Formats: sequence, C-alpha cells, structure tokens
Amino acid sequence: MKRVITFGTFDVLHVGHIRILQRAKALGDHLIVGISTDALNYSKKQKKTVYSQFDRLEIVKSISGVDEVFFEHSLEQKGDYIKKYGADILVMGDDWMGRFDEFKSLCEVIYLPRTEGISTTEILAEIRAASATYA
Ligand code: C2G
Repeated sequence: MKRVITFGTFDVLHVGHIRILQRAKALGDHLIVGISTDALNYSKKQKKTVYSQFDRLEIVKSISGVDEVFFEHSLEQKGDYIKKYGADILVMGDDWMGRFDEFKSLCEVIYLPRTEGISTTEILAEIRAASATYA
C-alpha cells in the first residue's frame, strides 16, 4: 500500500488540477490532499481565493481517486504532515521544482510537469475580460 500526498489551493478547479491529482494517484494506492487554508493562501499570494477553504476541500474530496483531504495551515509544516499521514511519496507540480527536496529524508519527492495553458489566474482574467465586454 503506497500512500501519496500532495498539496494545493485548488481554487476554481480546472483540468490542470484534475490531471495532477490523477497522476499522483497513479503513483500509489492511497491519495491524501492538503488544501491550503484561506489564510495560508493569502499569506502566499496576497489575494483571496474565489472559493472558501471549506468549498475547495469539499470539491477536492469529491474527486474520484482522492482518498483523504485535510487543511494545510502552513508551508513549513509539510514534514509534519508527511509523517502524520504516513506518506511514502510527496507529489507537486514542477512549478515547485526543488522546493521540497529537504523532505527526501522522509519520503520520495516527485515533481510532475504542470498542464500548460491553464491556470486559475488566467481563468479569472478571461472572466473579467468577458464581463467587461458584456457589461
Ligand atoms: N497544477 C498543474 N497544472 C496547472 C495548474 C496547477 O499541474 N495548469 C498543479 C500545481 O503544480 C500544484 C497543484 O496543481 O501541484 C495545485 O496548484 P495550486 O492550486 O495553484 O496550488 P499552489 O498554489 O501551487 O499551492 O503547499 C503548497 C501549496 O499548497 C501549493
């Protein structure tokens, strides 16, 4: 039984999020997903998410292949989460390349290529542009 852990904000869920969760699950048998809280996300990106942490957690929990979800309160606690959930593999998108190598002492660390051409930021920009057009 290989336990895989990954983390994210997963705001305005899109195919890039879905694919990294599917590929993470394919590396093991049990997928655990840490959802960054609204406070952590604000501290990281200085902007509010569109969906609350509770909605983002519920949405990710409903994705087939996701076995467990929890709230990620700080980037610094990753080692504790890896130990608490007994993860064998930490998976992140390659936009985080090298940032979590320190955890190679605890588990395998794998960076997967991001899905190009889609991001929550781009989606929100398109919606703003569209609403300006039709306003
Ligand atoms: N992702 C992807 N392709 C995209 C967009 C995102 O593969 N087009 C991946 C990211 O690389 C990340 C995951 O989807 O592994 C979640 O992305 P975000 O919701 O943007 O989360 P992020 O801000 O990277 O938060 O502890 C780390 C943070 O919680 C990660």
